[in-house]
Amino acid sequence: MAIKNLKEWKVLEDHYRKIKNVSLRDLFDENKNRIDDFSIEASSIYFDFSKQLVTQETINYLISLAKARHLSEEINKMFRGERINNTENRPVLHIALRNRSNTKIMVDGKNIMDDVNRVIEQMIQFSDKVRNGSLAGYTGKKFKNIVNIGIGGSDLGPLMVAEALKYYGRNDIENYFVSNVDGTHMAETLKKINPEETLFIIASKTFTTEETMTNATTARKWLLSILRDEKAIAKHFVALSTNQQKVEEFGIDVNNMFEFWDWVGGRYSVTSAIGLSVMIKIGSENFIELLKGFHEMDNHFKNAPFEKNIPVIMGLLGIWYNNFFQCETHAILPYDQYLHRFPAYFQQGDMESNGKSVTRDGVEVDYQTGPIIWGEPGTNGQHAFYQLIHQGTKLIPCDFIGFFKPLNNLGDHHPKLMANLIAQSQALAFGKNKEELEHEGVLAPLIPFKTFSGNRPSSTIMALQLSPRTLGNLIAMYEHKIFVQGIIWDINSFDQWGVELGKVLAKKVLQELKSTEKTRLQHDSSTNKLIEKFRHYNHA
Ligand code: G6Q
Repeated sequence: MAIKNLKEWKVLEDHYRKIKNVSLRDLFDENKNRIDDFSIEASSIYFDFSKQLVTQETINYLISLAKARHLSEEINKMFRGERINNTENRPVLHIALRNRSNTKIMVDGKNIMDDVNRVIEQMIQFSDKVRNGSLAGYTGKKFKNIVNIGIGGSDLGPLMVAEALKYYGRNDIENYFVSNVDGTHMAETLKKINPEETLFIIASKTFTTEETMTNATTARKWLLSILRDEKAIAKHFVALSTNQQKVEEFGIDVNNMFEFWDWVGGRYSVTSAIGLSVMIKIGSENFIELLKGFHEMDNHFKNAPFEKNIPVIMGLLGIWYNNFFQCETHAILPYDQYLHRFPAYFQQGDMESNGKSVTRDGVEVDYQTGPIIWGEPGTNGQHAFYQLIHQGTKLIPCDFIGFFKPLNNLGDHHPKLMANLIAQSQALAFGKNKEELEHEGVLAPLIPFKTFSGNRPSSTIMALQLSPRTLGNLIAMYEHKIFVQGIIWDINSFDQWGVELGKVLAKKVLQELKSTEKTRLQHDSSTNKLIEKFRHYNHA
């Protein structure tokens, strides 16, 4: 049934009208135990959603909506390996990549855990050898530089995790990530590295992505121009892909290929072979800990009742703001420098998954779907864009993410960092009113400017300390939040036709940019002029 015709939806619409002006001050005053009623602990995560604009009724109504959308059944379908990615006719099984319980998961009559375990073992063997130096470059030198060449899902995941877990990595191994087809990205990377000590990891599910193939070809030419022997390629290049034929065509030995499968979506692939660069940096034991962290959260998502299920509650809160308060965006604000790419990672994870406007049956939706995701680490963001979150005209739900204990215990840096996190969520929720300002002695003309409305919602997501396991918990938590929302909106969160479009669009224009023949251009006048100007400056 269309979502807006569901009685559970209408109940929420009525409820919204009644409580849209609710005050968080009142909610906290009325219920002294609010924090106990609106917080969940699971795995290593403490999830405080007491500062959200919700009552117990709101949560109950949202859960009824989830039930009306058969969320439990849909979760089970994913875990069972049903082909829930209907437009590509594929199962969605990133959960299998970290299924440390090793329970059977059958696809087409085959237990895919055999393949998963085989590739993890291959990765462990390989990364151990790189780390202990028994696998070295063409001239016998140890690998110091691990350059991952990929883009989108084949870049953002390993990049984010390598940054997040740098503390656990070896200092004599440096990760580099080259993604942009802008030659600057490759050129600036090559300036820093010695080819004899460099391992290139070509990460591409399809092995046809133009940016990645262009960067890989440039890297190969560069290496050959210095080492001057084709045999060096086999020593310095490995591939992470589902496409054996294309890997061979590129000239990489299949023994140097780490496989994954079409049931792993790019943006959900960091726990597949796509994580190889991370494993080399942090070691296989830490990588397995990361997988365990994912698996713990997968189990929590699958088994916990909705009212105690963190990804379910996160997803439903997002529906509440997106579809009832009509919020357009959602900010992810990690108070941890190691997590500086976490918002960017879930910008892709969420926006590519839920940036859809037709249902799974292809009918155009008449409601809002995926939010705009954005964010930067605190406290830096406080000195930049928080002004708008505090006093702007837009309502922006925020996630504050932090850790009780630091990894780098320098003086009083950590209490200062955490004091800011806690104070920000407090200020957003409770604001500052006229009476308080008067009491502080603020002069009357300044009172409108110094007033903070409050009632600006946030969740606070805390763990003891950033570790491979807590990171796994955190990533899986957001992945499943995205799943929940996709089910409520009845959209396919696992295809990406918009990305495919980008992959073909530029092809025709590229031919025209390169062409030295003065053929008549057939586009609109703006496009024609841009192409002509490019030709003028480049083919003069
Ligand atoms: C992710 C998307 C997209 C993809 C890249 C790279 O879910 O599909 O970001 O990961 O376009 O694709 P390849 O891995 O095939 O090069």
